[in-house]
Amino acid sequence: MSNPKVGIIMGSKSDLPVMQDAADVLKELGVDFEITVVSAHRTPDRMFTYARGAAQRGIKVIIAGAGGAAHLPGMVASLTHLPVIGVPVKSSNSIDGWDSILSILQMPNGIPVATVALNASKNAGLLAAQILSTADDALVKNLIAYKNSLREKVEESAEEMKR
Ligand code: RP5
Repeated sequence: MSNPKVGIIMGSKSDLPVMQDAADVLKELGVDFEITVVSAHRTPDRMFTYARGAAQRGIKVIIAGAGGAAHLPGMVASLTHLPVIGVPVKSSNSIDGWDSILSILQMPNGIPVATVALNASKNAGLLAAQILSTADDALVKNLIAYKNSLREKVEESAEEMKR
Protein backbone atom coordinates (compact mmCIF):
# COMPACT_ATOMS: atom_id res chain seq x y z
CA MET A 1 0.00 0.00 0.00
CA SER A 2 1.16 3.51 -0.83
CA ASN A 3 1.01 5.22 2.55
CA PRO A 4 0.86 2.59 5.29
CA LYS A 5 -0.12 3.83 8.75
CA VAL A 6 -0.06 0.42 10.46
CA GLY A 7 2.84 -1.99 10.36
CA ILE A 8 1.86 -5.63 10.85
CA ILE A 9 4.84 -7.83 11.63
CA MET A 10 5.14 -11.44 12.72
CA GLY A 11 7.91 -13.73 13.88
CA SER A 12 7.38 -16.33 11.16
CA LYS A 13 5.40 -16.95 7.99
CA SER A 14 3.70 -19.69 10.02
CA ASP A 15 1.99 -16.89 12.01
CA LEU A 16 0.26 -15.54 8.88
CA PRO A 17 -3.01 -17.53 9.18
CA VAL A 18 -3.54 -15.81 12.55
CA MET A 19 -2.19 -12.39 11.61
CA GLN A 20 -4.23 -12.21 8.40
CA ASP A 21 -7.31 -11.23 10.47
CA ALA A 22 -5.62 -7.95 11.43
CA ALA A 23 -4.94 -7.20 7.78
CA ASP A 24 -8.50 -8.09 6.78
CA VAL A 25 -10.18 -5.83 9.33
CA LEU A 26 -7.85 -2.91 8.51
CA LYS A 27 -8.74 -3.37 4.84
CA GLU A 28 -12.45 -3.41 5.72
CA LEU A 29 -12.03 -0.13 7.64
CA GLY A 30 -10.00 1.51 4.86
CA VAL A 31 -6.72 1.75 6.78
CA ASP A 32 -3.47 1.49 4.80
CA PHE A 33 -1.07 -1.05 6.26
CA GLU A 34 2.07 -3.01 5.45
CA ILE A 35 2.67 -6.63 6.42
CA THR A 36 5.94 -8.54 6.70
CA VAL A 37 7.97 -11.09 8.66
CA VAL A 38 10.49 -9.88 11.27
CA SER A 39 11.97 -12.41 13.68
CA ALA A 40 13.47 -11.18 16.96
CA HIS A 41 15.65 -14.28 17.24
CA ARG A 42 16.41 -15.25 13.63
CA THR A 43 16.75 -11.71 12.21
CA PRO A 44 17.63 -9.35 15.10
CA ASP A 45 19.24 -6.82 12.75
CA ARG A 46 16.08 -6.71 10.61
CA MET A 47 14.02 -6.16 13.78
CA PHE A 48 16.27 -3.26 14.79
CA THR A 49 16.05 -1.66 11.35
CA TYR A 50 12.27 -2.10 11.17
CA ALA A 51 11.52 -0.74 14.63
CA ARG A 52 13.99 2.17 14.39
CA GLY A 53 12.75 3.23 10.93
CA ALA A 54 8.98 2.71 11.28
CA ALA A 55 8.02 6.17 12.62
CA GLN A 56 10.13 7.96 10.02
CA ARG A 57 8.37 6.01 7.26
CA GLY A 58 4.97 7.25 8.48
CA ILE A 59 3.89 4.20 10.49
CA LYS A 60 1.75 5.25 13.49
CA VAL A 61 0.97 1.91 15.14
CA ILE A 62 2.76 -1.44 15.04
CA ILE A 63 0.98 -4.77 15.44
CA ALA A 64 3.47 -7.52 16.29
CA GLY A 65 2.50 -11.19 16.50
CA ALA A 66 4.70 -14.03 17.68
CA GLY A 67 4.51 -17.42 19.33
CA GLY A 68 6.55 -19.39 21.84
CA ALA A 69 9.33 -17.25 23.31
CA ALA A 70 7.49 -14.29 21.80
CA HIS A 71 10.00 -11.50 22.27
CA LEU A 72 9.20 -9.58 19.07
CA PRO A 73 6.48 -7.20 20.39
CA GLY A 74 8.41 -6.28 23.53
CA MET A 75 11.72 -5.79 21.77
CA VAL A 76 10.10 -3.67 19.06
CA ALA A 77 8.39 -1.61 21.80
CA SER A 78 11.81 -1.05 23.38
CA LEU A 79 13.13 0.37 20.10
CA THR A 80 10.37 2.82 19.13
CA HIS A 81 8.07 5.42 20.69
CA LEU A 82 5.16 4.14 18.55
CA PRO A 83 2.35 2.21 20.25
CA VAL A 84 2.87 -1.54 19.87
CA ILE A 85 -0.01 -4.02 19.99
CA GLY A 86 1.09 -7.57 20.75
CA VAL A 87 -0.67 -10.66 19.43
CA PRO A 88 0.21 -13.91 21.22
CA VAL A 89 0.15 -16.64 18.58
CA LYS A 90 -0.51 -20.24 19.58
CA SER A 91 2.31 -21.92 17.67
CA SER A 92 2.41 -25.66 17.04
CA ASN A 93 4.95 -26.48 19.76
CA SER A 94 3.48 -24.14 22.37
CA ILE A 95 2.26 -25.00 25.86
CA ASP A 96 -1.39 -24.15 25.13
CA GLY A 97 -0.28 -20.63 24.12
CA TRP A 98 0.62 -19.60 27.67
CA ASP A 99 4.25 -19.19 26.61
CA SER A 100 3.22 -16.64 23.96
CA ILE A 101 0.72 -14.85 26.22
CA LEU A 102 3.02 -14.41 29.18
CA SER A 103 6.11 -13.44 27.21
CA ILE A 104 4.15 -10.64 25.49
CA LEU A 105 2.03 -9.58 28.47
CA GLN A 106 4.60 -9.41 31.28
CA MET A 107 6.48 -6.31 30.18
CA PRO A 108 8.63 -4.28 32.57
CA ASN A 109 7.49 -0.83 33.70
CA GLY A 110 8.28 1.79 31.08
CA ILE A 111 7.89 -0.41 27.99
CA PRO A 112 4.18 -1.13 27.46
CA VAL A 113 2.79 -3.56 24.92
CA ALA A 114 -1.01 -3.58 24.45
CA THR A 115 -1.59 -7.33 24.52
CA VAL A 116 -4.73 -8.82 22.97
CA ALA A 117 -6.08 -12.32 23.56
CA LEU A 118 -4.51 -15.47 22.13
CA ASN A 119 -4.67 -15.41 18.30
CA ALA A 120 -6.89 -12.29 18.49
CA SER A 121 -5.27 -10.34 15.68
CA LYS A 122 -8.67 -9.02 14.54
CA ASN A 123 -8.92 -7.09 17.82
CA ALA A 124 -5.35 -5.87 17.29
CA GLY A 125 -6.40 -4.46 13.92
CA LEU A 126 -9.47 -2.82 15.44
CA LEU A 127 -7.44 -1.34 18.29
CA ALA A 128 -4.89 0.06 15.82
CA ALA A 129 -7.74 1.64 13.84
CA GLN A 130 -9.23 3.11 17.02
CA ILE A 131 -5.86 4.66 17.94
CA LEU A 132 -5.57 6.18 14.45
CA SER A 133 -9.19 7.41 14.60
CA THR A 134 -8.33 9.87 17.38
CA ALA A 135 -6.90 12.02 14.57
CA ASP A 136 -9.05 10.85 11.64
CA ASP A 137 -12.78 11.72 11.47
CA ALA A 138 -13.41 9.56 8.39
CA LEU A 139 -12.07 6.57 10.26
CA VAL A 140 -14.34 7.39 13.23
CA LYS A 141 -17.32 7.04 10.86
CA ASN A 142 -16.07 3.67 9.59
CA LEU A 143 -15.57 2.41 13.14
CA ILE A 144 -19.06 3.51 14.18
CA ALA A 145 -20.49 1.73 11.12
CA TYR A 146 -18.51 -1.38 12.08
CA LYS A 147 -19.86 -1.31 15.65
CA ASN A 148 -23.40 -0.79 14.31
CA SER A 149 -22.99 -3.87 12.11
CA LEU A 150 -22.05 -5.91 15.21
CA ARG A 151 -25.13 -4.66 17.03
CA GLU A 152 -27.37 -5.43 14.05
CA LYS A 153 -26.04 -9.01 13.87
CA VAL A 154 -26.86 -9.59 17.55
CA GLU A 155 -30.34 -8.09 17.09
CA GLU A 156 -30.93 -10.31 14.04
CA SER A 157 -29.88 -13.37 16.08
CA ALA A 158 -32.29 -12.37 18.86
CA GLU A 159 -35.12 -12.00 16.32
CA GLU A 160 -34.32 -15.41 14.78
CA MET A 161 -34.52 -17.05 18.20
CA LYS A 162 -38.02 -15.63 18.73
CA ARG A 163 -39.27 -17.52 15.66
C1 RP5 B 1 8.07 -17.77 16.68
O1 RP5 B 1 8.16 -19.14 16.66
C2 RP5 B 1 7.13 -17.42 15.57
O2 RP5 B 1 6.46 -16.23 15.86
C3 RP5 B 1 6.19 -18.59 15.47
O3 RP5 B 1 4.99 -18.37 16.17
C4 RP5 B 1 6.98 -19.72 16.16
C5 RP5 B 1 7.30 -20.87 15.25
O4 RP5 B 1 7.99 -20.38 14.11
P1 RP5 B 1 8.36 -21.37 12.91
O5 RP5 B 1 9.28 -22.41 13.49
O6 RP5 B 1 7.06 -21.97 12.41
O7 RP5 B 1 9.01 -20.52 11.86
O8 RP5 B 1 9.29 -17.14 16.50
